[in-house]
Amino acid sequence: MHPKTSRRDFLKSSIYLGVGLNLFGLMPQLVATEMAKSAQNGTRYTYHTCPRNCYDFCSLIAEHKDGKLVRILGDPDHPITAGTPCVKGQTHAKMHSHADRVLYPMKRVGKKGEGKFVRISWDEAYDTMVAKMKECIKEYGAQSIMPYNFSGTWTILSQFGVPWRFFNKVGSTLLTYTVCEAAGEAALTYGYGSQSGVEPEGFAHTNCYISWGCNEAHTSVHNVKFINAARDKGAKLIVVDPVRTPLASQADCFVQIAPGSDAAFALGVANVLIQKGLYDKDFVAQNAIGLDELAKKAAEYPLDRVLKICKISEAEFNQFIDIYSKARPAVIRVGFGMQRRGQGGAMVRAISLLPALMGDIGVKGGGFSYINFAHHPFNFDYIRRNDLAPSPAPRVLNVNELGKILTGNIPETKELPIKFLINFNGNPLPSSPNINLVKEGLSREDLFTVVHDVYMTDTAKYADLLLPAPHFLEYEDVSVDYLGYYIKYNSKAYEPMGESKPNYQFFNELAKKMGFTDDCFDESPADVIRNGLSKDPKFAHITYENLVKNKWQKVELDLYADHNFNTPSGKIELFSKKAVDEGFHGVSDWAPDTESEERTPELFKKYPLILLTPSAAQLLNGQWHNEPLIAEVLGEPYIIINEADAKSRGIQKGDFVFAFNDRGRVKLRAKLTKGQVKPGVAMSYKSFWEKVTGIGTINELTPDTLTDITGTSAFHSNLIQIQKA
Ligand SMILES: Nc1nc2c(c(=O)[nH]1)N[C@H]1C(S)=C(S)[C@@H](COP(=O)(O)OP(=O)(O)OC[C@H]3O[C@@H](n4cnc5c(=O)[nH]c(N)nc54)[C@H](O)[C@@H]3O)O[C@H]1N2
Ligand SMILES: Nc1nc2c(c(=O)[nH]1)N[C@H]1C(S)=C(S)[C@@H](COP(=O)(O)OP(=O)(O)OC[C@H]3O[C@@H](n4cnc5c(=O)[nH]c(N)nc54)[C@H](O)[C@@H]3O)O[C@H]1N2
Ligand SMILES: [Mo]
Repeated sequence: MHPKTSRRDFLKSSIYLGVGLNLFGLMPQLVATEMAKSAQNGTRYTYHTCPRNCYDFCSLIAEHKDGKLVRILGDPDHPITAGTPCVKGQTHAKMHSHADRVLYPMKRVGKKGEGKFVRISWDEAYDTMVAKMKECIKEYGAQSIMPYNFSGTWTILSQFGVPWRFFNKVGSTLLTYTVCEAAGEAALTYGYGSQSGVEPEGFAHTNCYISWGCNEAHTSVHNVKFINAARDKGAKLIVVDPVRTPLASQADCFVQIAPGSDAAFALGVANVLIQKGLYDKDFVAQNAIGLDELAKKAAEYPLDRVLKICKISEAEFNQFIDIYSKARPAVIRVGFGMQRRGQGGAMVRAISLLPALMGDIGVKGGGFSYINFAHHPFNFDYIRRNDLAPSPAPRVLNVNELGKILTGNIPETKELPIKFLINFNGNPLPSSPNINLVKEGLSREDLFTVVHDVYMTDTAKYADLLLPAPHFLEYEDVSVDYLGYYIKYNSKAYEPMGESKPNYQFFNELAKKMGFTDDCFDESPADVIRNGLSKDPKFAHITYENLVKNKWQKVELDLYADHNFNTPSGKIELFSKKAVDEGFHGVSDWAPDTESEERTPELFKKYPLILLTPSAAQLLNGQWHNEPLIAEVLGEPYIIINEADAKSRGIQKGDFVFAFNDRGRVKLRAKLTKGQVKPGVAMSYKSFWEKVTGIGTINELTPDTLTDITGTSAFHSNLIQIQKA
């Protein structure tokens, strides 16, 4: 930053840059100085944790003057946030007092989707819900009731705890938590007995950072400074992605791989490392089982086959081998985004074999990073009160099939339809796959939909009852981050605005109105946290009081350093019998994607472009799109295509195009590129709101098919065609 740039200018410019800047070292000082100055004139500061479902879970400081929120800063003391929130975090002050906030309970007066409501009281809202639910239970059984939730507030009280006490007690249908990263978690667990990997502080000690299907500059901006710290010491940077991401532009080696081909690439790499004896023989002999099976599978991926499947050059492949085989330790950061495709589980399994082969596991600065969970100090059975659920357990449907569920397009709901839906922490209309089907479901006159949200969202327009949720500055809660190993506290700075109620208050009150008398519905937020903490001695310092006092607590884990793995053999399993028993390949394998030239040739003839829909830097899924400053920077929705694909379709720079397939059609501006994507691949950011753009949204096109392992979403296994509008 130029020394003369004021902080205000800086905030503005960093918003326009759209990425968090690497100001490690500089920013904390600046914030601390400003805080000290302001405190003298009566300014008040409160400490918070951004609870959105994002890798970084920033530690934030809210600055208040004369009882009013002035601005949001990053906490200079937190080792990962280190003084800078992301571009979105900087606008939390705007989001707090946003004109779009739902402030009172409302009931629908117009048609579903029209967004016409009148104000009612909470009493009327509760009475209506209770009467409807009781009617549903009497006529169809409790499984005609269902929640939908995901990324809104990723916290213990509001997301993982109290709401489930309610749904368990009701005995409603439940949904899987497989929108996002579950296939990769299962894949890593087969090999390592855990999904947890290196903490970001460890990246700074690596000699080679591999960003594999992860766009850190958009989705985990604080990660970037640790990459830079390693690079300052001479570490190499490799990026494996079909899209030239911001990091790819700076990489020592960029493998611009064909979408869905990663398992073939990783097995091809393993083949060379084994054939040429470049792997760590001692480490593997002592700590892993299944080398023979891996070698046999990898031998099916000789160079020419890999180059053909991955559509890369020999030079790209050799450069990867050259850097990776020499730089020890190396760390592979596996993105969630990449595994959201038909073969997502197999892809992550194949990639995860490489750090074991190279002896990088349990070494400082080496291994893999995906999602960290080993530091989770909460007893889920307690915070969810799973003991309240009826026996036999109610059905669990796949969240990615929301459209099919609501329209009776799966056998379970054909037989017993969903009649009552409670949406909280979720906005499926821009964010679910195949949303035209979701819309059809939400339009059903015989479906009663409750939406509890902070803002008037696209989904809210389909509510029969719309209920106000507060901004996170208005309630206390605890987050467990999954990039690092932190447990983080969020304090309450203001009373809930209007008549909004935090998720936990809403569900506790609803439970009582339903006549549930279990003590847990009276437990205070502090007590849920106190009583929900695990008694394991490694979490002894994680107490409610310590969290309030210290803002966060870290769990120090030297993961895998003892070379003990929680697998059936106690070793790293390059071959997993458990995987075979559960119906998967013992090592991993490549197979053509669920929508692809090889697997669905007829579909490919009609729709020859693979559409990727990853994260925009300025949004969190769809969240923030209703903030004008953010929407202005994002601009109108666009699709990036290669110049060659544009030329063959007569599309010029800036033309409007229709992107379409059998699921829907969306009008977008075409952006042409020479190399950001290769021919045959298109890219458009996920979850823009129809309400903001005035046109459709990209999830009209995305499929509700599922990944190989765990039935996670397969958003990116998506064939489309485009034509000039
Ligand atoms: N095309 C495409 N689509 C995708 C993906 C993709 O890669 N491509 N990725 C998917 C992924 S990874 C995810 S995680 C999902 C996310 O799917 P969703 O969670 O459905 O999407 P969000 O847009 O994050 O919406 C969260 C909503 O919760 C609300 N909210 C925030 N705080 C609270 C609160 O305290 N209480 C209540 N009641 N509500 C609150 C927000 O205002 C917002 O409307 O999207 C998926 N969608
Ligand atoms: N700014 C911002 N931050 C976010 C979010 C957001 O929407 N915006 N969402 C949050 C959430 S809920 C999540 S789950 C995470 C997601 O975080 P990431 O995993 O980083 O995000 P994505 O943007 O979904 O996808 C990452 C990359 O996967 C690539 N990819 C797609 N298919 C393939 C493939 O077949 N092979 C390879 N090698 N790469 C592929 C895409 O091109 C993209 O560059 O980010 C979180 N943080
Ligand atoms: Mo996600």
